[in-house]
Amino acid sequence: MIINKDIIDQYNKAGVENFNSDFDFLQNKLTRSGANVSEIVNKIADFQVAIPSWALGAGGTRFGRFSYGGEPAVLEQKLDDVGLLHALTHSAGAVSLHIPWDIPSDVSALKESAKSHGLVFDAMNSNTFQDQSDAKKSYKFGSLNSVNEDSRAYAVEHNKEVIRIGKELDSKSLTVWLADGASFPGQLNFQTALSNTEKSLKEIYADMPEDWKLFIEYKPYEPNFYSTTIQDWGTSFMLANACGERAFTLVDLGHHLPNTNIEQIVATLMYKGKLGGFHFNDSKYGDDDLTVGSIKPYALFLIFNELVYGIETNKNNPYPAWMIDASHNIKDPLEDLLQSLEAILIAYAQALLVDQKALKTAQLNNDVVAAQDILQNAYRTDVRPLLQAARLQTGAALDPIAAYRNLKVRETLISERGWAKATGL
Ligand code: PSV
Ligand code: MN
Repeated sequence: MIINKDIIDQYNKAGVENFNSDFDFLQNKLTRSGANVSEIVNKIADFQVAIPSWALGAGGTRFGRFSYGGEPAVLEQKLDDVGLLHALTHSAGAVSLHIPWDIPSDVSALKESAKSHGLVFDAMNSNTFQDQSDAKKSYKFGSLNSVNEDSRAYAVEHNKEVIRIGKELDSKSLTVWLADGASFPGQLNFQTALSNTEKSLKEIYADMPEDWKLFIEYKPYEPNFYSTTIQDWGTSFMLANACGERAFTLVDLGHHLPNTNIEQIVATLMYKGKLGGFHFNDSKYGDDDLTVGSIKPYALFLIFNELVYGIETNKNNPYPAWMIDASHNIKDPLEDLLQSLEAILIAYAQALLVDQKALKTAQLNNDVVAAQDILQNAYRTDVRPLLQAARLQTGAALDPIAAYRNLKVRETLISERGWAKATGL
């Protein structure tokens, strides 16, 4: 199924009148308070989030998985699905591949297809957390950290293979997430595990082309439940520093212990120019991979407030790579991704509304009440007309989920593909 601009323009006609009055009201209000509305709308229109190739089918838990009709069975169909999301929103202009779940069989055809959908290939993701059916070495007791030299070399080689595939696709970065750790005290020597990981990462880093970046993800626990070798941002930061200036920390929102102040981690990393990438999702308890903004929207706003401040202030920090890393157990995966995109852009737009000058003054005066009010004024603004203005500007749907339902996208995918099972999580 292809959604072209004419279909969207036609669909938008019915909503333009309401949009105009909502937008005028908000524009007047914001202009009165000194905001540059057209600049904000342009920033929202430019914001692009990568969709991972594994998020287009239904996810699952260790207790099972409920398939969804019309799921993409092969990589080409996954790209088509990202193309649909991008056509509806114009904010999902990139795809992030997981190897070996999604090894392209025909690179030039895949590149052609990406181009036709207006997509680029963002960070490549390696996978040394599972043994594949043809695996020559096992990762059961670790990969880059392994005490077994053969497993380590095998994992390094896999990452080099991912870089090779990524080069063909014009990707410019590699994300490494390791499940490596221990489930029981005494199982491994922490220092040896760390030193093996550092050595392995340095080898991978040395293999990257000069214009590539390495993103090192961290996570406190799961699948190992006693210790994880790269457990927190500090360990990732230390390893990134050891690798070199093109290695960075990647923050995944679900990879923190409850109540961690993630916005402060963002600020600290940006201050040091080391925040490379971001995985969006939401959680109540652990790495729940829920729809972005579904549980803690205010925390998401506070994180975006630091991101916006850091992008403006820390010119030593590269522009971060954004990706949604969520899993959809019961919702239509595409609708879930549309909800996540909406939540990300809402938080971004709200953060753009923060009066940074007034906030600075409040901070200098230790005016705690004013500081809180400034943040919450921005957070409590219904910014959705700004998102709609950006969408009208780029040719996207005024209301992507309503358009998705109205155009019967899922029904069409089911009739085209049936009940095929997607690969991935
Ligand atoms: C691990 O929990 C993670 O967040 C990493 O980014 C993986 O690559 C992804 O999920 C999919 O397993
Ligand atoms: Mn992640």
